[in-house]
Formats: sequence, structure tokens, C-alpha cells
Amino acid sequence: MTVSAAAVDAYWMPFTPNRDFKQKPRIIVGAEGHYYQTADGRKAYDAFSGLWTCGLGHCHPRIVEAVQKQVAKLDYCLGFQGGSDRVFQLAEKVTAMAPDNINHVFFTNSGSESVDTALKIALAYHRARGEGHRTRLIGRERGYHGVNFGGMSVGGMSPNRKAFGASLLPAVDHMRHTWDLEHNAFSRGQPSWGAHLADDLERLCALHDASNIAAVIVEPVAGSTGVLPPPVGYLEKLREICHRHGILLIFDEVITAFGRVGHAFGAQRFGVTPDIITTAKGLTNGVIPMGGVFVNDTVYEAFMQGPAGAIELFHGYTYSGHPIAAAAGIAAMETYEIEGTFEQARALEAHFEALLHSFDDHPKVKDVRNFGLMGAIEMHSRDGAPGARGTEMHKKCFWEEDQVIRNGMDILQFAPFLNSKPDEMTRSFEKIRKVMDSLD
Ligand code: PXG
Ligand code: PLP
Repeated sequence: MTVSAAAVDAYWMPFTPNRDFKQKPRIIVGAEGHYYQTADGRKAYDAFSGLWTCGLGHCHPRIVEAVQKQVAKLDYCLGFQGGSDRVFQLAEKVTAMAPDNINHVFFTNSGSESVDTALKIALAYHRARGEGHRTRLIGRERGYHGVNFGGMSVGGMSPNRKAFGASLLPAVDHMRHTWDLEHNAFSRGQPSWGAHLADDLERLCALHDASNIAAVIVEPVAGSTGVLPPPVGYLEKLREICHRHGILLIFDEVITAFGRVGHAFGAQRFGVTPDIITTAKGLTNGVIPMGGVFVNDTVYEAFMQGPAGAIELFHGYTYSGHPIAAAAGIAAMETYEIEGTFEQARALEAHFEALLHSFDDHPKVKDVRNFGLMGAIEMHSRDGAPGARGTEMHKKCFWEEDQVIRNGMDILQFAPFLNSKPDEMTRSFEKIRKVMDSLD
């Protein structure tokens, strides 16, 4: 079935310039492995693994089969005062992969819901412990924590906030971000400069008094804002400051969990354990929407007090722990294990880093950043037209070179499959370079 002009008009697309897109829609009709099939009959290499989601590739047979079986067996069941066998099994599996004392998980349907859930848990945790005065939340400039009211408020990307200013959560502050062109441009992996930027949290503790702060939320590696790896020692410092002041540390691992940085969780890669971890995307390999909020025993136990018959957390979604999503999640976790996906991802890092940094001296390039299998090439903006060059790259890559890449303004972002073939990766970057060379 073709997509009519009326159909194109009917759909209000997310985070997309709708009118521009609809002049010449880029429509995908199928996918297999590392390639999309486009509506005009081409095969296009997916250099972004969906939207950071599908690390195992598209339509992985094990996950497809698990979903097909599950939908025919138990399509849905109540998640409040009930639950499918699948969701408990998934909880056991994923908490076993989580760091140290992180042994409990609350399921949601997306990263945005995971973030808002985590913030609510943090506030309720302090209240349950008699510290209801801890009401302030701290995010970071250039952070992305999804689009719901909590995540938007702690997020630090101005275009996502500016139209909604009056309704952002009160009592939110932001630490400064860690990108500094002068000191850490073209870093390979973690910049060596910048651990001291974590001291910005001490400034906010001094301003508000730490006893009023509930939680700090950061992405271990900022993703959406164009891949900002943490400076060496920075996350350790944040952990120490939070610990010293009784503030919960939340890692938003919607992108970094499940192999993107070569481990089940970024926390493990960095050797820094937060109190709460938010996830989504790779939890089901993007196949069925699902997110998870992981909490440590201290947080969980703080809620498990009072009368045993009382609901401990007044929060949940109709689709929390959806059986089909849970089945997809179990199949994804099994696949990561059977195929040794996280090891595969780590083995690809050096090749990916070399390919990305081969752009360091390109005249259109301002900075190149990478960590794990997350990469960004930041181009200089055209005078008076920020973002134009990035959008043109995206379109030309799609139409002329059969490459699907992501751009945020003039920053090109790359999320190779965790099981990429090195020569396909090389070819993809050759094509991307060709397009970059051809641009004004
Ligand atoms: N937190 C983080 C760290 C994310 O990266 C979310 C929360 C929100 O998740 P949902 O599932 O509600 O979208 C995200 C999502 C990009 C891009 O191009 C990144 C995301 C989503 C779409 C595009 O970098 N991150
Ligand atoms: N709005 C109404 C009227 C509802 O009844 C519900 C859920 O029952 C919601 C919103 C929330 O939907 P969800 O649980 O899918 O997030």
C-alpha cells in the first residue's frame, strides 16, 4: 500500500520539520539486519541503529519469534494488582545484569516516562524517610531527559524548553555542561580536562543548602546533545558529592544501557554506581516500547515500610510491564548473552573511533567526539543558517548514498550497531565523507 498525500498530511511528526519533510517524504517500509528498505525500493544502511534503539539490528529473528509467540498467548493483562509471568522474569533477568546493590526495577513505556518516574521516586523516597524538605532537582545544561514535564524541566536543551517555560517544574537547577572547545576538542573517548566541572554541584549545594536537594540527574555520556563524554574523574566526583550530602544520584542510561558503551550499563563501564538508573531503547532492542527504572536496595526498602496492605508508590502506567514488551525484553537480553553482544561492541570501538577521527582535519569540521559506540561529528555552521548544513547532510546521505544518519542541527550523530561489520562501517563513512565534501 502506498502512502497517499492525504496520509502524509494527516500525520503530525515528532521532532521533525513537518512541512519540509512532507515536500519529499523519506518513508521506510521494511528492515532487515543493518538495512532499511525505503518506499522507493532502495536498501539504506542504518548508521544510527534506529534512534539509538536497535543495537542488535532490525527484525532480529529471536526477538521476532518471541513477540509473535507472546501476542498469541497473552496479549495484555492488568499491571496493577496483577502481572504476567513475563514481566517478573524480565525483572529478574535485568536486575541480575545491573550493578552491585541495584536489585529492583519499575517498568514504563519510554525513556521520558522512566525519567519522570525516577524523579517522582526520588522525591517520595526522601519524604518516606522523613526528609520531605529535599524537594530540589538538579540536571545539567545540554542534558536530554525526554519530553515529559519532569524530564523537560531537568533537561538542558533550550529549544525543548522555551515554549513551555511557565510550566516547567519549580525548584530545578542546572549544573554547567562539560563541553569546552578550547580544552577538550577532538578528544578520543573521555576528555582528560574537566573533572573540576563537577564542583558546580557544590556551588548549588552551597546556594540552596544540600539538605533541600533531592536528586541529581545526568546522562553518563550526554547523547542527544551531540555526544559529550564525561571528563576523566567527573562522574566519580559527582558520586562523591552526592554521597556526602545525602543526595540521590540518577544516571539516565536510556542510551548508554544495554551495550552502547560495551557493558550492560554505563555505570559498569565507568565504575561509578548511582542510586537510580533510567533505561529504555535497548531494553527491547527498540522492538516494543518499554523503559525501566532501576533502584538500589536502600531506595526500594525505604518504600517497603508501613502497613503491608498499603500501596507504597502511587504511580504506574496502563502499559507498565506489558507482556509483549517483556517478552521482547527477555529475548533481547538472551540475545545479548548468547551472541556476546557487549564484547562485540567493545571490539568495534577502536575501528569506530579511527573512522570518526579521520574527520578531525576536514575543513567543515569543528569537533569530533566519541565514547563506546556513540559518536558525533560537529560541523561548522553556515553563516546565518545554523542547522542547514546538518539537515542537508542527512537528506543527501539518504537520497544519494543510501545512508541513514541523524543530525541535531550541524552535529552528525552515529550509533553503529553493536554487531556492525567493520567493512560496512568503513563504507558508510566513505559515503558520508563524499557527501560532506560535496556540501557548501
Ligand atoms: N533520556 C535520555 C538520556 C534519552 O537519550 C530519553 C530520556 C527519552 O526517551 P524517549 O523514549 O521518551 O524518547 C532519551 C531519548 C537523538 C535522539 O537523536 C535521542 C533520544 C530520542 C530520540 C532521538 O539523539 N533519546
Ligand atoms: N487519561 C485517562 C483518562 C486515563 O484513564 C488514563 C489511564 O487510565 C491515562 C490518561 C493514563 O494513561 P496511561 O496509563 O496509558 O499512561
